[in-house]
Amino acid sequence: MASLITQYLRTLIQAKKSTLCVSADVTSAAAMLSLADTVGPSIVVFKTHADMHTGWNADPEHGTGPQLAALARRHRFLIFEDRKFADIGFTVQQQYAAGDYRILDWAHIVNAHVLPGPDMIRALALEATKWKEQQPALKSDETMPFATPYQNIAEPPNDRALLLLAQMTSAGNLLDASYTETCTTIARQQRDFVMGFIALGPLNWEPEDDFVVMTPGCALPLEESLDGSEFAGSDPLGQQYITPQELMLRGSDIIIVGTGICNAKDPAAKAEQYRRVAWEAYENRIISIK
Ligand code: UP6
Repeated sequence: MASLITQYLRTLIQAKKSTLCVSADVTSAAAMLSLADTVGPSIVVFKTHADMHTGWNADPEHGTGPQLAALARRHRFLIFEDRKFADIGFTVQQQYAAGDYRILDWAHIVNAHVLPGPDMIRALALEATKWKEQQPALKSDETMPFATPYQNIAEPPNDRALLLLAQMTSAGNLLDASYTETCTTIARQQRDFVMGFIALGPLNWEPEDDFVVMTPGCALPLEESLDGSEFAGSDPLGQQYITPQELMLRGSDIIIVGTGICNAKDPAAKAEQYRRVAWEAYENRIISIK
């Protein structure tokens, strides 16, 4: 049985006809929140790098995290903090739950490198379980300080999940085939918390596997760009890009787009373009499987 977060993600994908995750690679917390509000209608996941944003307000009730959580609820998307944990169990617990960011309070999804071994994942899972036990029942939308156009879609569940980095998009990365395979083995051991992978395509190799794959390094081909702002195939620092159509064809569940949307003249229009192009490719994939 897929985790609550995976089930909710699949509900969102169908309801919003979107397989798009926008990566908020912007420099301030204010710009990040504004982007979330702007692209909210087109996305199912919003990815952050909290430590990249200046002006992060650490207030646990009214700060940047709670404000983002309110936007996620209003627009119905999941928040993914791209923290890429990679340390001993005790340290990742503190990085996840404490400090100024208190990631666990507002991010439905986080990710980790498996280099430190499976106990690090167990440590994160323990922290998430502790958090869940402390959560009050979800308040209904009527009690929220905003109107949501998505009353017909259930509210995000009070749950948490982890993605493992099984493959990367940067040129020359060290995540080879045997590393990827080890990731899948470790993921199977902790299915209740590990929802899937950051990878270049599906890794559901065993019959009972039901992992989600999210793929970054995604950009539209130049001829489909509204404003001629992309696509170079790579960036000067080793990032490698694939088109949304190709990623959908390969079987990715979610495309992750940063620069392609953040740097666009009109991020809302650009996000909508990515959503539409990816959704058409997704529907074609589903039809061809049937
Ligand atoms: N990301 C990658 N490749 C990976 C893992 N993560 O690009 O293998 C993340 C980056 C960035 C986003 O940290 O936030 O996905 C991609 O942004 P881009 O669309 O601007 O390249």
